[in-house]
Amino acid sequence: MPKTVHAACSHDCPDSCGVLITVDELGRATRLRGDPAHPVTRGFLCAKVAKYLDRVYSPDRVLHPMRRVVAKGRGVRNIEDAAQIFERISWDEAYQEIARRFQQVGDEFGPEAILPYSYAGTTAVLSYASMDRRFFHRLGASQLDRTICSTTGGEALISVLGRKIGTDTELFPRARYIIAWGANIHGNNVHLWPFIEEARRNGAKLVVIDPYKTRTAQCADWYLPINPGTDGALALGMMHVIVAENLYDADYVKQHVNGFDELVKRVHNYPPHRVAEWTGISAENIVKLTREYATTTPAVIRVNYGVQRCQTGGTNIRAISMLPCIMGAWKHAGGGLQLSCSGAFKLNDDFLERPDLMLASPLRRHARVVNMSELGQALTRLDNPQVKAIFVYNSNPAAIAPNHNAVVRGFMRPDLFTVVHEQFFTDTTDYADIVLPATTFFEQKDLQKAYGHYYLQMSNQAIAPIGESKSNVEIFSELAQRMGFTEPCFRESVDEMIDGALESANPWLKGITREQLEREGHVRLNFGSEDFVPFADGKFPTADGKARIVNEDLVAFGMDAVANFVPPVESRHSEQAKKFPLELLARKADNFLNSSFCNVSSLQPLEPKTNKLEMSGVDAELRGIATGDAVRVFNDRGEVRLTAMVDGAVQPGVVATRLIWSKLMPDGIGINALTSERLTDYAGGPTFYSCLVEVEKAGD
Ligand SMILES: Nc1nc2c(c(=O)[nH]1)N[C@H]1C(S)=C(S)[C@@H](COP(=O)(O)OP(=O)(O)OC[C@H]3O[C@@H](n4cnc5c(=O)[nH]c(N)nc54)[C@H](O)[C@@H]3O)O[C@H]1N2
Ligand SMILES: Nc1nc2c(c(=O)[nH]1)N[C@H]1C(S)=C(S)[C@@H](COP(=O)(O)OP(=O)(O)OC[C@H]3O[C@@H](n4cnc5c(=O)[nH]c(N)nc54)[C@H](O)[C@@H]3O)O[C@H]1N2
Ligand code: SF4
Ligand SMILES: [Mo]
Repeated sequence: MPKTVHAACSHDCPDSCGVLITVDELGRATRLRGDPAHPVTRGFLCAKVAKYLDRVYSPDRVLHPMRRVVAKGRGVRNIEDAAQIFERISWDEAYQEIARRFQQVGDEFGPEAILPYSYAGTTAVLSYASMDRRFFHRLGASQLDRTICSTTGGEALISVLGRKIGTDTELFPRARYIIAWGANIHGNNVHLWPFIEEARRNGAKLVVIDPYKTRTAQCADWYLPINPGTDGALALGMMHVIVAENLYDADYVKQHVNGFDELVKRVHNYPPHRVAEWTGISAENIVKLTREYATTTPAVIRVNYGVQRCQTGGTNIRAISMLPCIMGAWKHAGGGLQLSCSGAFKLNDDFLERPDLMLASPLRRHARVVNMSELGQALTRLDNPQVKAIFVYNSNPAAIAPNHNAVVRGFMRPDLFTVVHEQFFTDTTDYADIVLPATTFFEQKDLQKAYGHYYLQMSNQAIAPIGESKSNVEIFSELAQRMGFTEPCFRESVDEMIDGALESANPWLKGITREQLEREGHVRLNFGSEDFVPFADGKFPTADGKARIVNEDLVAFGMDAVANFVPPVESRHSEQAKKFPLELLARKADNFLNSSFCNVSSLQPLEPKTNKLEMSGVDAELRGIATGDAVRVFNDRGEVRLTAMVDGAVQPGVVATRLIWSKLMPDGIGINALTSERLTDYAGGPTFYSCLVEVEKAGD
């Protein structure tokens, strides 16, 4: 008899869908669908995961450990190439070689010369951060600051609210004014859409603020294109109007907000006409938007990480998250703001990751920290010690890291020992000395949190691992034993780790057990009331229980204690725009996930804008470019070749393209060849969306 297994999609997506997988008598997955019982999944999956069988059973999967036999950099274009570039080895040989090389590097240069590099190939709890962290802590390897996605926005949100939580997705139907602010809901967060549609049926208005006319923008009641990186100015301008017209909730502010008087002084400098110059949104529209937002209840802002992927990212999220605080929008079920829900899931991370093991390493102290958004520098310039070995898993840095050309120069170093644990032959495996095969979420058991809803899930193993692939937990457990680490934590089973993770002081996890999750699939966090309206009565998880508009702690990081808008170094308002006048958005694709999925042939037809450069008619004409022309897009860091497309998606001054594997680009050079390693104003994030370029018609 076929059986149905409950799993949870582990891709880096706010929706964390419940997935039902049908498995036949032979143990083969034959079908998958969204769990109809999951209140947010509601029985449907996005286009990419709906075709997941094509990915799991792809003939292009890495099936066994392999060792490089030719020079680095020669790419695997199709699976037949792999056999020319790598030789098959056993797991035994692979572990032996890795253990030997790590030992050597550690002895000669110190263990900090070893760098783990991982992000969110899987966001499942154990696979994202558990045995791997224990292993690298015990080794004394450099620590990785995982900033590539959300740290800037997350920390900025925490600086105001105290915690990374927000409006419950399930309460969106009660909202009457919804701002999707840098939030590509159709593309990146599609399970929020039915809740928004329900709200609209009940009379809600949907406004989209985005420099790119997304599908969500096309469906909106009002679309406001904004100049990239200027959202902080817009939020300060809105607060100017709110203060000037006395629209704020004086009572809520008095009881639950710190620093309102300083804010009043600050927003004085942000009159709509001045904000209009920065943002490209007219003064009339700024006033109209503000009045509508401030006089409609409940009003909710769905802000996503797009607004913090620029140099002003910290300021942007800080300023935006002040809006619901001064409006008292938090009082209403369906009002407030959602950036991320992840802060509600605080598990026992010390147990999972064991940072104390660093003290048992040869270092006997906490290891140095390397910012993952500066990988190019880390591999080409970092000293004391130089990085001599890198272990990449859950990530494809040769596609997704900024300043791609520097990253590639680093990976090409003959003295760098590179291990990559992967499902596919990605851009990064093209530089690997050793490639190890990784399982997908079908092939392992894990716990799944979410950053777009409040359900914890059990993801059960549906099928046996494909080929000789192993999970992240397995490989780091086995490698630890090869390295002679005797701590019992390296031998823990998946179930023991899940049990330990759930043993947390977090009251919202109280009573939730592995057995319950196994039985029910998904379990709502234990909020103790039907509606979760986190700051209805203030009670912000800050030192004094109030939202922090003024935060003096930030000054030490070079930030303004309130929020002050300074245009990015790479923007139309900067000096550099004279040389490179166009602001590039190297965006994600709606039907791929970062660089994942772009190699799945059944999905490729859904993304006809791959390898295209979207331009405004004005900018194209100025350069004698028409749709279909080959163009060269360049700045001081690099150049890529794309095909021009004038389609109305961007305003003059902005151009846009999609992130995919570098080797699927015309010259094999990824779009991140153009982006910089400059960091955001706060918490060391990358600035993918603060990127100036020039475009010209390409010769032959
Ligand atoms: N289909 C699909 N889903 C995904 C992903 C994917 O690659 N594809 N990626 C996943 C990941 S890693 C993440 S972090 C999440 C969340 O990812 P998001 O942060 O939501 O993703 P982005 O597409 O980078 O940005 C969202 C929107 O912000 C816009 N934007 C860019 N710059 C600015 C700006 O300065 N101001 C404003 N207002 N808007 C701006 C972009 O044009 C985009 O439409 O989505 C996840 N879901
Ligand atoms: N230009 C530009 N660059 C960007 C962005 C952008 O919008 N524009 N977005 C940025 C953002 S928000 C993010 S989050 C990063 C994402 O960066 P990454 O997290 O590196 O994302 P992916 O490109 O999806 O690569 C993840 C890889 O992990 C592998 N993988 C999946 N599951 C497992 C597993 O269980 N074990 C192992 N070992 N491997 C696994 C997948 O096959 C895939 O190749 O990219 C950033 N880079
Ligand atoms: S990628 Fe997102 S929307 Fe698609 S199935 Fe996974 S969690 Fe759901
Ligand atoms: Mo991300």
